[in-house]
Amino acid sequence: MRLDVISIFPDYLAPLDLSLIGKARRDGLVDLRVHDLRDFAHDRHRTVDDTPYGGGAGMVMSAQPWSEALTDVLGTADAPGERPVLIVPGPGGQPFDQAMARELSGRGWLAFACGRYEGIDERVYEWAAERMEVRVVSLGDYVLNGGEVAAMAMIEAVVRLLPGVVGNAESLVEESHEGGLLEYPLYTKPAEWDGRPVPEVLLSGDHARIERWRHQQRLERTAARRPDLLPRSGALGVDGLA
Ligand code: 6GU
Repeated sequence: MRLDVISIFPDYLAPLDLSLIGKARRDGLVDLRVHDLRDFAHDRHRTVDDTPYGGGAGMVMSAQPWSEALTDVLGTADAPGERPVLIVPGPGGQPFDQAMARELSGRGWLAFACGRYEGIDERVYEWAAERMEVRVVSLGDYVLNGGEVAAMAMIEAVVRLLPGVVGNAESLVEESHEGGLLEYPLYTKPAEWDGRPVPEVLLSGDHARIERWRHQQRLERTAARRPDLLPRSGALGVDGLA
């Protein structure tokens, strides 16, 4: 998978060299290229923003550096006519979720346009949409200072779904959100710690009973923390498995 990230803080993306994503890069599964938006500003101060028309607080990112940076990225397509999906992280976007991560993991090329300040000149979205698929995507209902941390979260969620990135494919199936329920609680040795025993069922060796207990725990945990997920999960209630 090819990934391009455009930002005025390219160093912010340095953690993508670490851990699972770093290994995927070294293994050649991911071709990640980070671009400095200021390389596409041409004045002495490498300015990428200006005051908003109509007034208001803060600054707006100018169209010109963005169109040049995106043109530069498009010019490095591996095959003629190939285009990335352009993801613009922002709190005003469509909510990111596991289904979107899975869909994006099937696309060969993603580009992330990380905005700062109040946002990017609206004409950049129009310009880009004439050249590639554009999606404004939000991590949730809160505000970050810029798109970089959000882009990293989305990249991690997408890349770990690529074949060969997560060693144990089974660990992708069981986890929270795949299947619409939160994960069950986990325990490891010792069997008693701080006076707290591991639930007896997990030591029983009765795999059918363990499966029922884990499913029950997933339902209870989802009802307590994320009741909004229950209708979609197909769960009928606490005895839905019976
Ligand atoms: Cl994707 N970007 C920014 N800047 N803020 C956010 C967000 C994204 N998701 C939630 N808040």
